[in-house]
Amino acid sequence: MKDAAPATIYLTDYAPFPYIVDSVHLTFRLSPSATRVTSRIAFRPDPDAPPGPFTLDGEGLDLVWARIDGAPVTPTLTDTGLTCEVPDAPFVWEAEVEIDPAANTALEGLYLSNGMYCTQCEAEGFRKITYYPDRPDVMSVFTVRIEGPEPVKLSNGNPAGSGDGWAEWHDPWPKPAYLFALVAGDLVNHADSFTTKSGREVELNIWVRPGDEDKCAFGMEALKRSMQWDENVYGREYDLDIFNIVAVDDFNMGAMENKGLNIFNSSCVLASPETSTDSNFERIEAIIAHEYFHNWTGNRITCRDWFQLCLKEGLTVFRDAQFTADMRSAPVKRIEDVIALRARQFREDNGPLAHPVRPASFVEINNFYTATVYEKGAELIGMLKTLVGDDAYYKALDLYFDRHDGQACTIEDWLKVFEDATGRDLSQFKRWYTDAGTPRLTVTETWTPGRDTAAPGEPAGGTYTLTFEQDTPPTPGQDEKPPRVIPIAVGLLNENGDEVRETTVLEMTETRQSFTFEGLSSRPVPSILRGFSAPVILNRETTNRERAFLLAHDTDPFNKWEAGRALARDGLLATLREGAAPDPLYLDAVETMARDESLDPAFRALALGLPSEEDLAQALHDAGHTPDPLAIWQALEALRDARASAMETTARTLYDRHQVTGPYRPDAVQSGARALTNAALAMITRQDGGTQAQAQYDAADNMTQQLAALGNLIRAGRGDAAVSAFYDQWRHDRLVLDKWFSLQILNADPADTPDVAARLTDHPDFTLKNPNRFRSVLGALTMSQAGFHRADGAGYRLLADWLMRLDPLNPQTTARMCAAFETWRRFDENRQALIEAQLERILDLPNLSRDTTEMVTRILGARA
Ligand code: B3K
Ligand code: ZN
Repeated sequence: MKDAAPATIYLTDYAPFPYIVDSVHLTFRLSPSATRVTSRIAFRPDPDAPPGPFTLDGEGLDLVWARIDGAPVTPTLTDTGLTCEVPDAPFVWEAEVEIDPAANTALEGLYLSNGMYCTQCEAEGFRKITYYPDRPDVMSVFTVRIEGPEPVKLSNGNPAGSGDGWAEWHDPWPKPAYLFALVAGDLVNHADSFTTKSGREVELNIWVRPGDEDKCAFGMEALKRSMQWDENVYGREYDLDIFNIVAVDDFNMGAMENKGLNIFNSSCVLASPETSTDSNFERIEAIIAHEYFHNWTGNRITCRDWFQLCLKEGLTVFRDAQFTADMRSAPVKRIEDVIALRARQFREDNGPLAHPVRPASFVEINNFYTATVYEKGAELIGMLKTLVGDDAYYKALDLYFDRHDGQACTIEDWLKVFEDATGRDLSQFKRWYTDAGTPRLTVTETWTPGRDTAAPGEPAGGTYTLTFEQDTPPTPGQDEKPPRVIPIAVGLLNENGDEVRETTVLEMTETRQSFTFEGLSSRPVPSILRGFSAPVILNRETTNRERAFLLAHDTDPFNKWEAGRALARDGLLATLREGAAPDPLYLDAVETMARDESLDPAFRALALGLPSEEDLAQALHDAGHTPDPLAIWQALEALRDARASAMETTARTLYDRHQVTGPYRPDAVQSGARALTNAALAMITRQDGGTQAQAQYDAADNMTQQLAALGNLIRAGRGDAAVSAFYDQWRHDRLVLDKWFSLQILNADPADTPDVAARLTDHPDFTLKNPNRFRSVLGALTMSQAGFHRADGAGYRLLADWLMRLDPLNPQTTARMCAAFETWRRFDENRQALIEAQLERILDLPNLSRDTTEMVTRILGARA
């Protein structure tokens, strides 16, 4: 173990910073290994805060000099910053530090990516640039001067002058340091403009490395659509003269919403039909929107402290999901989001890393940029909107923007806005923010038929009662889970499939609660949790016939999809528990659905998807069984084979009928058609051994078709030629090469997965230094459940080996990837022991980062 356990920070310890920062002036003299940063910061004691010492955060800085009001001072330097005696009156702090961007492999603070300077400051990276109160509740106006030979020099806000070897920027909007950004290098721009609703013209740029100019057009269109949408739907207008996006190859996450200067992982902004898939296009559009929407939800209104992260992230994810739903298909977006929520957030919420949407403590905040904070955080906004209704939701949002613009806020502020706007008491709803864990919602029903002739005053028709019970299992540090308010959207169908009760939202507030529907002429079929109205696990005893009926008739697209998914899942679980053969009822029902030309092809493609290996492992574990990853994979394979043979003709028909002709467009219609034909291709390949896939590969003129064909060829065991042709074609394109690495691992036979991944780590194009490339191999390994969990532990060993190499260079990415081990307690004793040994090995690494130490310790916390 480590010498000293890293300190835990608690929400309850929050104290305001004792000083106000009136202005910040920064000058950067850029040099790869010796950049000088001078700061001039105007402080004054905060009359509303308890007085306290003057401490500034700083990490890895060489202090050259410091002055207060022009007089040299010698501050006391600590491991985490400095303290200094200061006057009890306004004063100006000045300092110069030297930093080494070229040596910065952690990609936090100021670093170099392919010779280009760039920054990442959220959450606590600004302290690696200069001494500063690096906390989100300290907001100030920044002026930045950049000196250096680089042709392009960018920072936040508006341009404030430039000349030979220098450029200045001024950001008039007070912001916390985590939104600071600087970029400098040899960049080219794709330019455009947008006129806001009040008539202001905004210059827009996407900055890229020379050679990537042809991959900016889609991102630019997405940006303009986002700006327009936020004006139309939330009334939010952009507030600077310029909005810059920069694409960077070496980046720890997707993108960053720095004020007026968004920095993107190049994989999340560069797009072209030849190099990007339909899903890449959809994701790029969503991330551009997300970062842009942060301008109001995150930047103008920010977080008081990092415990409030969901205040900006949950809301902004919710907003970007609304945007995608409006731009594309709302049902398809909802289904995709729920698939991802269950795969990532339910997994997290039911294991050792479970934490509340608003955590109460952390060691390293970077470890809390999680599916729970983001995706469950967004679900909470969705539930609030369902509970209060659309009009009240937008009224509350208007109040939020009016009341809190320019402030650093809390979840309490957010809920108070809704209480004030609607008169509702949201104290029970708040439990969703403070209590971790996924509620289980069990439902039973009773039916009392009506009498033929009802006496006056007596209800005619029958009575149908739904009784719900909620229960949330304990999570680390939280044993008791009082009931939460759960909005349950329910509709009722009769035996002909007609809707006899439209969707109503039942508000469950107790542990056990019944809801009655009267005046029904026959026993209805319920459609429960429509639209996935709450992030819960719904348990309901029902028949396969009823599931097939709902797949055919439910008018709620989400529940229609859910019925098919549950039907497939129940059959797979029966195979796993009892060795049952694939269920003919499922095969018939799914074929009928697939042939229904009144249904959106994108929806049909999703409904042809099977539950993931992770879904099945969760379901087995929840029911008290030990999941066997290989058996799960085999059950899925058996069902895929059975379906391919049962649907042979249908697969051909769908493949031929929905082929897209004409020029490629990444829109919902074309991408839906390609998703359906590629779902059909997967079935065809099981029948023809890859002949059709080879033909598609040879004819493909876009990445969606090429990659789908290649995956099928690898799976069919005849991918070798195409794999090497693909490499020769795309070796110059780093983003496509990432796909080439991943695809070979994701489509390998699980018996070979760790070996394929190990072989690829020896490839000359593999590198530890680029997070995208690292994830394309080691991340893909962890995504292939049966392969990663191979019984001999080779997958675990390989991952641990590489995480231990990465940790000294890039703790943030290492720590995140440790989550692959979070499910270890689900498995058999042999696998548990193998994983535990690897976790111990990681923990024994000398100088293991605080990030990784926290993650591994939390995961091991689940030891029996
Ligand atoms: N706010 C950033 C994430 C920063 C992650 C820091 N470890 C991207 C986003 O959510 O928009
Ligand atoms: Zn965000």
